[in-house]
Amino acid sequence: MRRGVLVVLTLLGILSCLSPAAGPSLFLIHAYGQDAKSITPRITATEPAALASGSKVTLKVRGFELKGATELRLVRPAEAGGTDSNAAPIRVEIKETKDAGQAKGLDNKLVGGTQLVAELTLPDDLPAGIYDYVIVTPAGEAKEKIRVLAPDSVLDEKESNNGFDEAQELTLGKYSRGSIQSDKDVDVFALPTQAGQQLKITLISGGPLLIDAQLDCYDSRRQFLASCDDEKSRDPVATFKTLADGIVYICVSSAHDIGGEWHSYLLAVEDVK
Ligand SMILES: [Ca+2]
Ligand SMILES: [Ca+2]
Repeated sequence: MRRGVLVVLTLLGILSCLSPAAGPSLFLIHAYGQDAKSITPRITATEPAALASGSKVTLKVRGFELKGATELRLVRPAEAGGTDSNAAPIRVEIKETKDAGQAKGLDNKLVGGTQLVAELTLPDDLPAGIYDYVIVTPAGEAKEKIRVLAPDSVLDEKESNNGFDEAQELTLGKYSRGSIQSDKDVDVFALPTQAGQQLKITLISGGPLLIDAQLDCYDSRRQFLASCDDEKSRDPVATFKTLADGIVYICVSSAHDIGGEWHSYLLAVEDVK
């Protein structure tokens, strides 16, 4: 009998934890967690997805609490003359900070509702690599990394490139910088290859929270070779071995057919054998 009461009381205890009364408090903890996160400046996407040295570029950055930002600093690494006072400066001018529009199909609470536009002048001698950058805002600093490429290693995507017949030529070891700028946009690249090459095709998006990119690869007969949606993150990596000489078509798209602002990417093709 006493054991039965104990069982009943235990069950009541479990049920009370699962009751609606417990629900709102759990929900509030979650909501406060989101709010606490959102007041810290944070970067969620850039356009373009990478920079090239020796050029003047307009960089758009999206994230949390970027409105009112006063400074963007791209940090020259020590091995790239970071401590050398004679090294050419990386000039940055913030042009605008404002509320960002609604991200397509996403909640701004997840991807940030602010943005900034800056103009960067990158010296010719700035070595390729992954650079840290800092955005200084009234609410604190936001830090992220961005890739800087040698100008001769990058090819900007050119529309229209939406099908095999309009594919844009890309060569091994080079990058293509582009964007899925509208819904259902597909960017097709034609890569000349030889039989037996071990290809690794990597897509690095400007903001994996905003674009869920997909890679699909076909041979010169337009037969399917490989595809990838997500790898370690939502950015895809496709690896496969070529069986014959000829063109490999690389198709970049959104896994959800959503394009627009903040859907920038950098595509890298390597022979990893
Ligand atoms: Ca495009
Ligand atoms: Ca296209």
